[in-house]
Amino acid sequence: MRLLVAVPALNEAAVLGRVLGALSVVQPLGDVVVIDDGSRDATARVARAAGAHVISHAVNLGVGAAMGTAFQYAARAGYDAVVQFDGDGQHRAEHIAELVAALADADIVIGSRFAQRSGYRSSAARRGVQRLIAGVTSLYARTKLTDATSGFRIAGPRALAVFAEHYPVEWLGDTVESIVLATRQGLTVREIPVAMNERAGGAPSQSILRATMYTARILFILGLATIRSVPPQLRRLRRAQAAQESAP
Ligand SMILES: Nc1nc2c(ncn2[C@@H]2O[C@H](COP(=O)(O)OP(=O)(O)OP(=O)(O)O)[C@@H](O)[C@H]2O)c(=O)[nH]1
Ligand SMILES: [Mg+2]
Repeated sequence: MRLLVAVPALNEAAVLGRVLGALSVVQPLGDVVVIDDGSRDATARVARAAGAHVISHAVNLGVGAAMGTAFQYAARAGYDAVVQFDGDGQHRAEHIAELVAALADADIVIGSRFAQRSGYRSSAARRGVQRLIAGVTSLYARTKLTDATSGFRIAGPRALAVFAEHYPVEWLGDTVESIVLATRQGLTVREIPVAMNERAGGAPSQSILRATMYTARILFILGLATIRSVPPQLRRLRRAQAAQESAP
């Protein structure tokens, strides 16, 4: 299976070199794409120097748009699966093999900080918020998800085809909306437990006010995602995938 690791990155020059170094132990950097999303620092230069492929957006479009770019790149370059991997050092490369293995019985596998064994700590407010979002998203996905907003995940061939056609771009909503979209396309989602690191640098974004705004926003986007009409290219793709599966 040809695997692409996609690293959305905004102003991560300070830590990205180290992150890519650790990633290179399990994934050749020639099969890593860093989506530099209008960074104002040396993110692109650092990524290129490390040996990763770099695509730069001229302006900041957000993580969802960055992943949309990554999926289009993956589809054109003939990859079979895409792992989303943070550029700030929070995700651990050693779990990538477990995500790949779990693709055997799902189209999308999410690395959950809360499923078990994770030493990841966050504020009580943030945990409560994550739990609420995960609960609602689980209903849509028809499976138990404990960490729907985790950005550590893998999309297999069918999901890659869907996301290369269309990926949610709303700020902060791409993680949950992509799950709803995938489910509506007939794809399956599951999670596996992963350990996660603290941010290696930069500022975390935790406060009660932010958590509340974040929750309201995500729940709103979840609502939107269920009533939004499916883009025509996805309807065509779904028919094509169904026809392929029912072919002898
Ligand atoms: N392409 C792109 N990447 C972004 C953007 N914002 C954040 N990122 C990257 O996405 C990854 C996750 O972003 P974080 O801000 O760390 O989000 P988080 O891990 O949910 O939150 P923290 O707990 O604050 O670390 C990092 O690699 C960031 O550099 C953006 O607007 N565009
Ligand atoms: Mg982070």
